[in-house]
Amino acid sequence: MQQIRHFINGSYTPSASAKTFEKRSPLNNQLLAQVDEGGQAEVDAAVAAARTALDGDWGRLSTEKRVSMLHAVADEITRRFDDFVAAEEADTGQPHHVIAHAFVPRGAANFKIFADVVKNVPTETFQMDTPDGRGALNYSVRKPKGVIGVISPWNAPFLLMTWKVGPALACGNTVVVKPSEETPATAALLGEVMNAVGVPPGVYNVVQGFGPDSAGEFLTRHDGVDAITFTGETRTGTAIMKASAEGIRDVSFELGGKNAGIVFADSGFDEAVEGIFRSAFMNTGQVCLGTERVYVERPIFDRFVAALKARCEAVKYGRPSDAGSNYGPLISQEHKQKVLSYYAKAVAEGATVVTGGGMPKMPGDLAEGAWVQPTIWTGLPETAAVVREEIFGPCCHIRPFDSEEEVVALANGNRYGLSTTIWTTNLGRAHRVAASVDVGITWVNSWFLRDLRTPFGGSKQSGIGREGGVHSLEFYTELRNVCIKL
Ligand code: NAD
Ligand code: 6OD
Repeated sequence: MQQIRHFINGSYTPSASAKTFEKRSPLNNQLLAQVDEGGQAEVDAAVAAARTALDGDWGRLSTEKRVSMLHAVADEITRRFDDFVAAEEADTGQPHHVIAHAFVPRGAANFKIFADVVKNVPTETFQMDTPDGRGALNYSVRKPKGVIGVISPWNAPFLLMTWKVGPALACGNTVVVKPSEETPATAALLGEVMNAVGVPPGVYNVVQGFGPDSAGEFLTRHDGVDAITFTGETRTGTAIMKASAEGIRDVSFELGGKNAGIVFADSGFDEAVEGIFRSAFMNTGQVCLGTERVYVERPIFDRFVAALKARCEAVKYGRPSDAGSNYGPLISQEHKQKVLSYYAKAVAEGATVVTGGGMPKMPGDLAEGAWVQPTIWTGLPETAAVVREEIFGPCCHIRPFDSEEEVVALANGNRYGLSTTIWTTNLGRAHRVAASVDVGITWVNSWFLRDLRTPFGGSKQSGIGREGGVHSLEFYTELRNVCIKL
């Protein structure tokens, strides 16, 4: 039985309380690991180690040395690629191609990109006149913000955790990570990488545990933490914002979404079907950028619904290691119950179930796993719960529309504003609609195509702030101005 410990001050450590919790496989509900459950004592120890490293070896390192160390971290992740893939597959049960081609490579990329950004970022200078004619020169210096609390979710655990740790460390901060209780493995494994390449103890710390009244909340309330970066549900963001208000600590939030996919009749039909299929069902629909509301222009509506239904009915359920499997389980039994409750709610609200709506029949031990069918509904008003609320499962509602104005209003009629995917071959329309939707990220004729230099984040209740490229520096550093009288 695997035991997953905290990683504090460069060492794997158990909880002082000796409390542990179980991590079970989403595939078949079998016990995978016992995980140490962190409390106040572990958060205190991790924050103290992070502060000592900040004021010591790490804080004294030149930018050049820090940057080259983060490149070494990326290279070591690549060298240990199979270990990270295996750990992430075990925790999430997702198909091998998703983990190995989309999610784990981003772990290495997240360290490289921000190391390069920090190395190349220019500083701002302003010359000014003074009454005595001598003049003055202003320049700004960027300082690390300090000890950063990183709280991350379970849906793409390694990608999302390193998306925060990479820029935080590149900017010279130290971190205390609280990974999701559902996916403790890759955050723990990253500790081995840090030690292997000589990152000083205390720079990267992990405390395992839960959110409310546990390690997560203790971290957000800790007065030794200077800023908190969080990815997760909007409701959790509210709790964290309240906790961080105590010390006037800065927050960066990447929160929930109820994203619209907009398909015009002039789109490349097959490409649009495939794009919407990926955006709604990749990772079993557990992607914040996923499409749970699809709007299709009326002339192609029936054909589109039929094609997406066929695509859903062709998915191959299976373990990550099964040849050809391309569809995995949900993360947990609890999440399965939540998604199934929305499936029941859709029917109660009068939906036409085009496909799915329940659990598949799985063979052998897989019958105990968190499997649900990919599901499509039509016929609901925008006020229906499954059209308004984030479900975070493999499902979407499809509705016809008749004009550009109508579809923009429909897309914007939601409290979230994370992303949109638009499918059209009309360039003018693509630009018009992209400029009119209230979201942080719009893809045209694509989805989840990521250039890590671009600003990433949500509008409305989907987040606060932007990360990515130089935008991450706004959160992970503090700008200080120096004015020199000449
Ligand atoms: P969650 O909010 O339940 O949990 C996320 C993390 O917060 C976990 O580590 C959890 O233990 C911790 N946590 C929970 N309550 C806490 C509290 N009171 N104080 C401190 N920490 C607490 O989210 P989840 O279920 O793990 O992830 C799914 C959600 O994340 C979805 O809403 C999804 O849209 C969102 N998400 C957003 C983005 C984005 O970039 N906008 C990316 C991925 C996921
Ligand atoms: O690509 C990223 O940087 C990112 N944060 C993706 C988020 C995916 C949400 O599930």
